[in-house]
Amino acid sequence: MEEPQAWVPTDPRSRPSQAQVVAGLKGVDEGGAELVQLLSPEGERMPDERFDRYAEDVSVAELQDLYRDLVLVRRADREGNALQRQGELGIWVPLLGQEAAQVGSGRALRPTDMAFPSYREHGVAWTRGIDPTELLGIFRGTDHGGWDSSGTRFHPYTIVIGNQCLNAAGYAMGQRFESRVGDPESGEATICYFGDGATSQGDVHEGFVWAAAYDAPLVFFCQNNQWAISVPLTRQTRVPLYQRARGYGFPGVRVDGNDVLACLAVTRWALEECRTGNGPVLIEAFTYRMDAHTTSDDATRYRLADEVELWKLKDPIERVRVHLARRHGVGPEFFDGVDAEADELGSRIRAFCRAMPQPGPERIFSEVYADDSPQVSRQRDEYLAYHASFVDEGA
Ligand SMILES: Cc1ncc(C[n+]2csc(CCOP(=O)(O)OP(=O)(O)O)c2C)c(N)n1
Ligand SMILES: [Mg+2]
Repeated sequence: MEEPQAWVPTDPRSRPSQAQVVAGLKGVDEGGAELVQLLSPEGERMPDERFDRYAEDVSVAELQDLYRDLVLVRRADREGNALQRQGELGIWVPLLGQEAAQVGSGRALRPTDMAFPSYREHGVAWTRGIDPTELLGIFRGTDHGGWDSSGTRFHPYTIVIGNQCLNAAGYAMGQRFESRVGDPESGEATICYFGDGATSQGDVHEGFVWAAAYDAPLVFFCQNNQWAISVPLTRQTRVPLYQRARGYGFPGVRVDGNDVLACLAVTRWALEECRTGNGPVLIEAFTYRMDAHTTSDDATRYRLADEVELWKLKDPIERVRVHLARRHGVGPEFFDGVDAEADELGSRIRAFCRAMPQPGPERIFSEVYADDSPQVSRQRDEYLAYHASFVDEGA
């Protein structure tokens, strides 16, 4: 049987069939003319006329650093998942499979840039210098955040889908109004992370409109991991997501989200565009969520194991390992060293998590506002009195 072809909207009254939608979205699965890739799944360096110059200066040592980032971020993620299974965390949001998209884009940022994550960006947090233990409080239910978001320039996690695109648009507009844009050296930019499902939210549309209307220095970084919980990409869009940018009047690029070098290069380019006043830019990182949506989800109920197996062959870590070993002769002592470091990180995360103190009942009211608020203080006092009204049987 002939493969269905992607839909080309020549006649304004034409409608794509479901098969054509699937062909259009998945046709790039094996690369596709528009997919930017610098490291193939087999670890080969792929030339790219447009983006090579943004990766040329990456030395072997820096590539090793990226490999280390990927391995440590994956280990931290697996520990988070295991700690939830052991009852130490209420929930965990796994990033498995998305390490390259997060590390590559995160490492393209400068300390002065601002990042707005959703809830899965533990790998970006790592690149902002946030220790994985600082992420645990939200998932253990002992904190609302846990890191210094202005010092690290990494905003608190946003659970409301797409909402951070509005926050980020506003922030980037501020950078523009305060003339912190224009110079490639001192210019600032903002990056905003969201998922494929989020692109169906009004907030993302509004973020696109405002950022475009005000030439905001904002990189919209969409991790298309093919699923929004149980909803597949085909239910979100008829066209590849990066093409949506055109309708808003800014460029969109689709990058192999499992290729850390390509993600680094494309995000460097996008940030440079923004810094020099040519923002916003949309990046679609074409990747895959290898685990369930969260630890509360069972992905085997809605997707086939075949699909997951296919994506295992495109693993973001393995291709860097093969490339370092085959092309640059990096030996096993390096890889063993990184594994040992990952083991250390894992046990540090576990020990930290188990020793986390239980917050007092007043904690939920603190830091709601910078200054004291009479309403919040009243609610706190009422709650503390209510709490104190319980008789402690053990006393
Ligand atoms: C406004 C809003 N609607 C619904 C939800 C419930 N919800 C949580 S995650 C999610 C799917 C998001 O999918 P996607 O944007 O692809 O991001 P991913 O989780 O795949 O990274 C939904 C619908 C929510 N958190 N916020
Ligand atoms: Mg998704």
